Amino acid sequence: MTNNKYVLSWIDEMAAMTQPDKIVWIDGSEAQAEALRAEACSTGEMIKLNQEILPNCYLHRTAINDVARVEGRTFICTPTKEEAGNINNWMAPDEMYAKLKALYTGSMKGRTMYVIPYSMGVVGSDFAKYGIELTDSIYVVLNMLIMTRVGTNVLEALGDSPDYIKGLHARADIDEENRYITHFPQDNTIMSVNSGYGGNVLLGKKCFALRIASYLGRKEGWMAEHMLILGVEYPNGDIKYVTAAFPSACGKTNLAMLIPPKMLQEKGYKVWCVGDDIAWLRVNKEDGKLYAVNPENGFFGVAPGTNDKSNPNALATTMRDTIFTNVVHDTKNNTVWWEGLNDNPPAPGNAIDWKGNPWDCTKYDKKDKSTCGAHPNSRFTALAQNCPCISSEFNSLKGVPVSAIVFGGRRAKTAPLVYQSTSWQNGAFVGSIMASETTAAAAGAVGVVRRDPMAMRPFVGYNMGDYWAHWLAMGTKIPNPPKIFHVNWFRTDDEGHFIWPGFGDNMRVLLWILDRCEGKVDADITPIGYVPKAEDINIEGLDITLDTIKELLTVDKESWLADVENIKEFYAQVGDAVPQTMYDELAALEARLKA
Ligand code: GTP
Ligand code: SPV
Ligand code: MN
Repeated sequence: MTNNKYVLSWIDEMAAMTQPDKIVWIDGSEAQAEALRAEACSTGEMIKLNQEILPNCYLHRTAINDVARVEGRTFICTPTKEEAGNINNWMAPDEMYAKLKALYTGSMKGRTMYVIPYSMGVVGSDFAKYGIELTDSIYVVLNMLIMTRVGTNVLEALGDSPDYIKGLHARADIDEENRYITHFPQDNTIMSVNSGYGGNVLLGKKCFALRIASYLGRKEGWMAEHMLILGVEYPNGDIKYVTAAFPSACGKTNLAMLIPPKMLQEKGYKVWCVGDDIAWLRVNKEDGKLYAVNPENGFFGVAPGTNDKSNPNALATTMRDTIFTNVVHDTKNNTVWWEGLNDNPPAPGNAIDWKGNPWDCTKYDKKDKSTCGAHPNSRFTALAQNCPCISSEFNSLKGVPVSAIVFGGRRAKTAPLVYQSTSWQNGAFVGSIMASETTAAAAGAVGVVRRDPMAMRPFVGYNMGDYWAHWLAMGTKIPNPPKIFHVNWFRTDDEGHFIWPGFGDNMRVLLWILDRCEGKVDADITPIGYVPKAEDINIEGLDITLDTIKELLTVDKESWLADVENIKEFYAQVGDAVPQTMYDELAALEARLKA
């Protein structure tokens, strides 16, 4: 399929090491994809679902020990430890290559190696970057066909160039003790072994489009961020674009596909989804604004909690051409189910849980995750083009102009519903002090507050302090920068219930944010930044009082001062590379809180 000598010699080398029985090139054709689906069903790797209800949909279950990203086993392998920084795991490249070689050698014996040429971004566009993933998993091939742009046209666009990202994935024994997700930024190389799950193995996603791309972005003067991109359409037809960075499983997919509250719909407001997980951002030379593209081609979204009220657009997107991973199999209807889909789980006898065992929904206890039918991090892989609210700019070559950048996390207390930073520099600081309760998207404890700067803690491919410096430097390169905000949909009352209704009603906050960008609404200045006047958040049609909004907007100095102490510890942990500007911002925040 190609004469590119860099590609061919690398594949020869990887094949000599992994020793597959055969090598199959993925050409992006439907005929080849269909044959692979049939093969995966014949071996039990996938289950073909009811084709009348869920056309071209399949179910897959991963190994029980392999259900989320593994941050503890994810490495940035730069020549020096300083380049990777203290927040990443680091190993010297030679040492890691040697360790991996032992794990990969002969790992594809008796198996097929698939060669997947793919593009992140529209093939041929200024934003696009190319990759080749070698894998011995049909599940990975079929997911990559949805999540990225795959095919011979990628090889044509690459031509004779060595400028592509090499990715090698082998399932090996799915052995947790020998699972490694490794990145060699200087070698444009990603190597993943002993996993078969999502972010660990779909190498175009977190490994390339965030970790390697953030490294390239710093070198080349652009940004790769863990951000959704959406367009708010006004009744007069104007569309304003917003990007938002929330940590894993904190609401990006939901916000990106938001359906406005009825009274706003009636006035003519709409929201269009450009992306739900990753944004690549570049300065446009013509108008000096920051432009965003979504480099992906599909959604790898959280299934639990997705329903026709919380996110009808996501649900509709999954009704065809979708791969479901680790959800409940309804064997009577040959369909799928997950917690929060509806109140009609399949009856005992007709239900197989994510582990492949019979599941009794009557034993389900909300407080005991081990009784779940679907894994809390179960996911759907669905085509962006099947989303009812996909933006007409989804395939745009130049991207969309960004008016506002929004940071956010899960904070039961402390962070108000929304606030605005006072400048790009202060906004970058707000990003650097983000914190959120951990979720099931990564292995480890759930619900523990940890600092997650820019929602990128697990995804920066170099030193976190240098990444902050890059954010600050970008501010000086954007003549018309977006305004930067912070939101929190997750404040709880004394009983632990969410106070803010969230989901579609988040539109009310988006409108305040965009009004601020246009200078159309006033705000109160507080020690942390600009906070709305409560009456400027539209609560028409909501079962909420102005006092509740006031409560959601309070800035409690004591809890913020406690946070400042925690931030100091975190900055110390990030280490020497933290820019002095961030320390200055932190000192100024502390002084304002104490004033
Ligand atoms: P990744 O794909 O892991 O990067 O996550 P994501 O940020 O796209 O997360 P997603 O939108 O799938 O949100 C996951 C969880 O957040 C689900 O449990 C949702 O129900 C919940 N969620 C999303 N939006 C809101 C909201 O506005 N309020 C509340 N209370 N929960 C929300
Ligand atoms: C996340 O964890 O932020 C995801 C899912 O978007 S994964 O692709 O597994 O990283
Ligand atoms: Mn994500």
